[in-house]
Amino acid sequence: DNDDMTEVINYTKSNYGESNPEYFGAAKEMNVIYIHLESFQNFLMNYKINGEEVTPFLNSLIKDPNTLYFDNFFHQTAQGKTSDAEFMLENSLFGLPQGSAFITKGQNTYQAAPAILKESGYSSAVFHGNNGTFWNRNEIYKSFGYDHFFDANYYDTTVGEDMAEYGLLDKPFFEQSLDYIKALPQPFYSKFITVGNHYPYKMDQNLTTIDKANTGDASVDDYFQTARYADEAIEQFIGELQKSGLYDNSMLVFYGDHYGISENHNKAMEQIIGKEITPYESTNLQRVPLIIHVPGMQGGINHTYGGQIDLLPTLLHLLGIDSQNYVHFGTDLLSKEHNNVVTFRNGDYVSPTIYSIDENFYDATTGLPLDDDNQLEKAIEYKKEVDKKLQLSDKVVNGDLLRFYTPAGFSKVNPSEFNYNQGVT
Ligand code: GP9
Ligand code: MN
Repeated sequence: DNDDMTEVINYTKSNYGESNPEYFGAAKEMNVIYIHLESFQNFLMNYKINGEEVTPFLNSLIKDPNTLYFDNFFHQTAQGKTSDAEFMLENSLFGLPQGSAFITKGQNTYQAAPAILKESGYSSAVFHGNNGTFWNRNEIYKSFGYDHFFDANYYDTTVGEDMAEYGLLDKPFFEQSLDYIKALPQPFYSKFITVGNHYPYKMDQNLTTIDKANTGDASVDDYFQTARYADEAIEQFIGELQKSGLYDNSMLVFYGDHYGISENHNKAMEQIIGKEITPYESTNLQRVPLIIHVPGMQGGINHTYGGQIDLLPTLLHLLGIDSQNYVHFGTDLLSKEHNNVVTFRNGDYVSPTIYSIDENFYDATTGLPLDDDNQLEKAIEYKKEVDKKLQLSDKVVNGDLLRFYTPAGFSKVNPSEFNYNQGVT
């Protein structure tokens, strides 16, 4: 009820991280192009198979002077997988401990990115070569205020060799998306959800351009081929954005949604990373890339600890939009006040100094159990903070609490206004 909402607002206000003047507005009035890197773990970056880079394009992109690359960025998803990642980046709310909020909470009131940006004159669209009903996207996107959803209906899915298990392969997907993105009113907020690099990573060998790994575990070995394919598809797409001129006035954000290789494959993964996979190393493997390219922005490798919950405030501040009045559980990664304790959905956390895994505390740099009393005290304090955050976020989502609070300057979303079957109008 309303009291719960007051508690939540008090919390999110105290959790707010003020924007960093060096970055605030760096992407002002630019288009936003999110590229969802399916099942893409950070260890793929700069990894080589038989001397060859797996992701040469992304590796070169992170060296671009206008690119920020976050190398301590973690996924925070649970059973909702892709949908959890999307839920966090659109709302800065956590997914639910069980199931998928996309499916069970599709009718809630949200103050999601497309609706926030609409106030600044942005149109919005999602591109995805799978059926719109998957993860209940065609419903919840309306509650988020998305103007357009280009699902499988908008793509030619009749060519067998173009298809992956969860929809159109990334190369034809990006190619066929071009006319749609060019037709969007600018500035726009958009998201491209790829599917080629999805478990079990089987791919027509005629389409592959790099060797498999040779651990003997098929899904681990094939993962590098589908990741390479995604890298090539993105390179082609970026080339087209450059040709069209969109590249010069767009902010690009690439993020991995969740792990691709589960703990069931630890034996093979030990060969890949050359280390024993302890709970500590398994946690390290939950890093996913976050790459932000903004024309004219000061780039570099940023070691800040953060996760998907932090994307929305980071994005809004880069666009020069104040986020203080919104109910966000993350903080701007570029803020001097950024909260660098990264909350996992199961109550575990990582931070630059301490990891908490299954109620055990570890030194973040050595991976050894924590024994120093001061550090242990801090570890317990962090743990309380993490539990509190999850509990309050769950209150918002389970109680549909945003219906009791409309931030100043925000117009409530009316989901029935949207119809995703009529193309670009
Ligand atoms: C399906 C795709 C995959 O449309 O987004 O979702 P996942 O299985 O990764 O949650
Ligand atoms: Mn996924």
